[in-house]
Amino acid sequence: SNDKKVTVVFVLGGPGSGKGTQCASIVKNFGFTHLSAGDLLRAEIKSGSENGTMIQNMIKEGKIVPSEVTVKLLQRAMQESGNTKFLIDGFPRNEENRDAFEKVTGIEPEFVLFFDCSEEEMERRLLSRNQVSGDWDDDNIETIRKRFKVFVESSVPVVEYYDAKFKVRKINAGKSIDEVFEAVKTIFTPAN
Ligand code: UP5
Ligand code: MG
Repeated sequence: SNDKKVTVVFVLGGPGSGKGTQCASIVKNFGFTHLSAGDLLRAEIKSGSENGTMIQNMIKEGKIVPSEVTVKLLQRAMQESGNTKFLIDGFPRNEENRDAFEKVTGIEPEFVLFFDCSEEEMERRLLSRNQVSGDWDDDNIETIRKRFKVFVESSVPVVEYYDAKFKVRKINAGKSIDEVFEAVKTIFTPAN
């Protein structure tokens, strides 16, 4: 049935701010299902879907894939999970994403976890991941710069939209992984 209460937390922050890393720890400690929009899109490319080439080109350019594609993938993953608590990581990335998700699912996020990190630090992290993993073909300096630009122009306005509704929980993400998680924990641990 559709009457189960669904809890969604949007996890936002620039490329390399640590969204995926922190979501993995939140899952272990707080019973959420982690859905990375970027990971779902990369899986869609690998599956050989008819949208694969379009998605691959957009990721290479750091551009935002049309909402209808991403929202459909998120909805399907939510249904297949069997859970009611979701961390939606790296989405919504622009106003169109936000509007489409709200209209299609009827879901408003509980809050928005926002990882605030300097571009210098994010760039360092992405370039060092580039040395160790072949999985991300967008971790080269040209694409990284494009991703930063799209983040500032399109994604920061989404954070501001939710900030005006007092829904943003901002974390200083420039510290060590453990220090960042200490701050994250206080947000997910209910005060009594
Ligand atoms: N690391 C993490 N935390 C650290 C810390 N505190 N100190 C030191 N190092 C730290 O971390 C990145 C790297 O930094 C890792 O090596 C990690 O060990 C280290 P990670 O946790 O992966 O950061 P994250 O914020 O998740 O970075 P990610 O690369 O995922 O950022 P993006 O938001 O750019 O990537 P995403 O996968 O979300 O999107 C990729 C592309 O898909 C987008 O550019 C876009 O083209 C497309 N997309 C859409 O079109 N629509 C969507 O809805 C989503 C994506
Ligand atoms: Mg990620």
